[in-house]
Order: sequence, then structure tokens, then C-alpha cells
Amino acid sequence: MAKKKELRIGLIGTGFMGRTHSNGYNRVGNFFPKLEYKPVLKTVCSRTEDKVRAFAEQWGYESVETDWKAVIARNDIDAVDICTPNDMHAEIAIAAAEAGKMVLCEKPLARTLDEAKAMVEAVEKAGVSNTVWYNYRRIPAVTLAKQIVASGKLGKIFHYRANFLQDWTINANLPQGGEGLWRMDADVAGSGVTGDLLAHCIDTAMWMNGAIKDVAAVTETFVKERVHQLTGKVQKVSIDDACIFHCHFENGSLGLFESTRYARGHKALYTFEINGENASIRWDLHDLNRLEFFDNADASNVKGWRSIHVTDGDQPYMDKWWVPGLGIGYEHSFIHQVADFLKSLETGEPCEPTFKTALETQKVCEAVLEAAASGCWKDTGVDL
Ligand code: SOE
Repeated sequence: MAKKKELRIGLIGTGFMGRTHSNGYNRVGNFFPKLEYKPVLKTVCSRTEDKVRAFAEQWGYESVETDWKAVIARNDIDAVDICTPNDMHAEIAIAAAEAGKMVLCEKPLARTLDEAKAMVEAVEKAGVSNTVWYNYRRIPAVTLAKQIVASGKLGKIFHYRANFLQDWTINANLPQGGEGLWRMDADVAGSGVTGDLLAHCIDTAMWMNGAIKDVAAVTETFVKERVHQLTGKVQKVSIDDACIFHCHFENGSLGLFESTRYARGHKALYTFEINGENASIRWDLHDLNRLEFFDNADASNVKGWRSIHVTDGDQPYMDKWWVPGLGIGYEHSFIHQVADFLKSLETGEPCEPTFKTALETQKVCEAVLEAAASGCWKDTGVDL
């Protein structure tokens, strides 16, 4: 077998996403053996030396850094992978692009539209490969849903609806900000559920059903004040705890989206359903290998919702895994994204969603927050 080309990774951030990405880099070669490129885990960066050393040991990084600027300055790094809290995305991505590094960035692309635009400009000016980890696209059942929609089987689409429900912030005594809780601090995260959870739903929705044209929204912050971990003081909570929006898609269909961290009993329930003239599909993260499909062309005596177990080699990505009938999990969506990024280096095709595509999602997030604040419909300006 030809010697593989190396993609030397510098990972910045060692939280939950640092682990999912590292797992992707470590496992991709075993399951996608034909790729021309292989990731090499050159360095990992986090501010606390003991912590980053332990992470490097656990996941197999060759070296550690405690200053992200040092990662970018190294000439043995080809790609910078940003897994930091959202407030660092823009600064790191822009510096990495200016240094000629490829950039992989965790979602959402940025805290604000302005930051996101500057990031797109930087990667485009530098001409470096880039991608954003909207991982749910690469769950085989979700990719199959996209293929079914793209085949036209649904006919004219009338409705797109999606939910992303959690319950981890209901406790009013939970502090905000700092280690492990930065998602609850708008200065760091940019927004609450809109950027953290609905951004996933919007990415999938526009990938499958095209541009979202305009939105009307409501947001709520149920607990108004919480202790901030960094200051020790009780401070106003400025994130959206819940957000519901509806919209028009460019293709004439209507969208309905709901996300909250206050849906008692739900830890991470992402679901979507698309209703077309001829057929409908629906998917549920808690049963992620399954796609439900209703085809109005079926004979009336057997007509009903089909439950497709997406584990067959003919279905997206599944030729790489075990044998038909045996499912895969959440972590595989990240392994697939690594594989697709490596493949994009072979083909020269972009690895979607690129920064440019993720900017369109950011436009919708911003329009949703503005619509909620103003109580008016808001054009998104999405340009797909
Ligand atoms: C938040 O709890 C979170 O981890 C998000 O940040 C992820 O993007 C989502 O996939 C699961 O929930």
C-alpha cells in the first residue's frame, strides 16, 4: 500500500469536543483504510499543563502546548482544530488561516455574524481548507434522509419541523460561566440554545430543504440571575434558555423549530420530520440508526410508516462498519467527518459545511435572536 500523506493536527481545547475529535482522528484509519491521508496527532493545547499532559497521554498526542499561539507558530502543524469555547473561535481561526493552516472549527462557527464573516474572509483570503463540525449530518440515517429528499421522492415539501430538547439547566442553583458552564454565559457562548442546539437543527434543515428566508421567534430565560463561577457574584443571565421559531423556506415550505434546556426528562433529544406531497421522513437521535419513511405510493393494504434500520452496506457510510443489522453511535459522526475532510484533501472538493456554509446558519441564528427581541418577522439574508 502507498505510503500515506500526513495531516499533522494541532488540537486546541480538551473538553468534550476535544475528545470526540481525537477519537475521530484515532479511529479513522482502521475503518477508512483507502484514504490517501492519515491524521497525525502532533500537539494538543490547553491552558493547564497537568490537564493537557494527561489528555495527550490518553489520546496519543506527541506533544503539548499551553498557549494556542504556539500551536499556530509551529511549522510541523498542517491543520488547527478549534475545540475551545465559542469566544476563542474567531481569533484562533483567523490567526491560523493567516499562518496558512487549514482550519477545522467546532460549531457554532462564532458568537456573532460579524465574527463569522471575518472568519470566512480569513479562510477565503488564505485559500486554506476549512470545515465546521456540524456532526449530525454524518449520522448515516441523516445522510440517507438527505439523499431521499434530494432524489425528489418526497415531492413538493410542505413542512420541516425540528426539536432539540435538553433539561440540564433547570436547577436554579446551577452557576453560570467558567469551567464546564461557559455555555450559560452569553459573553462566551454568544447565545444559549439558539447557537448551541438550534444551530445544529438549522444546519441540517438548510442542507436538506434549502434556504430559510425569514423567521419569527420567541425566546425565554427562565432563571433570570445565577451566581457566576468566575466572579462569585449573582449576575443577570443573558442567554436564551429556550427558543421557538417558525419560518418560510425559499422553496415555499414552512418550518417550525423548538429548543430548550428546560424539557424535564430530555437529555439530548434531536428530532426532525419532513412532510412532502408524496412522502414523509422522520428521525430521532435516540434511535439514531433508524429512519422512518412514509410513502404514499405504497399499496394501500400495506401503507404505513416504514422503519428503516440504516445498517446495510448500501446505506451511507455503513460499508465501513460491521455487518448489516449492527448499528453505530454518536461518535461515528465525528469519525465520518474526519474521513470526509481527509477525502476532500484528495479530491480538492470542499468538506461541507465549510465556514462559508456555516455562515449561512449563523445568519439564521442572528435573525432568530433579533426576531425574538423585536417581536417582528426578520429576513435572514441567507444566500445558498
Ligand atoms: C450541549 O449540551 C451540547 O453538548 C452541544 O454543545 C452539542 O453541540 C450537542 O450536540 C449536544 O449538546
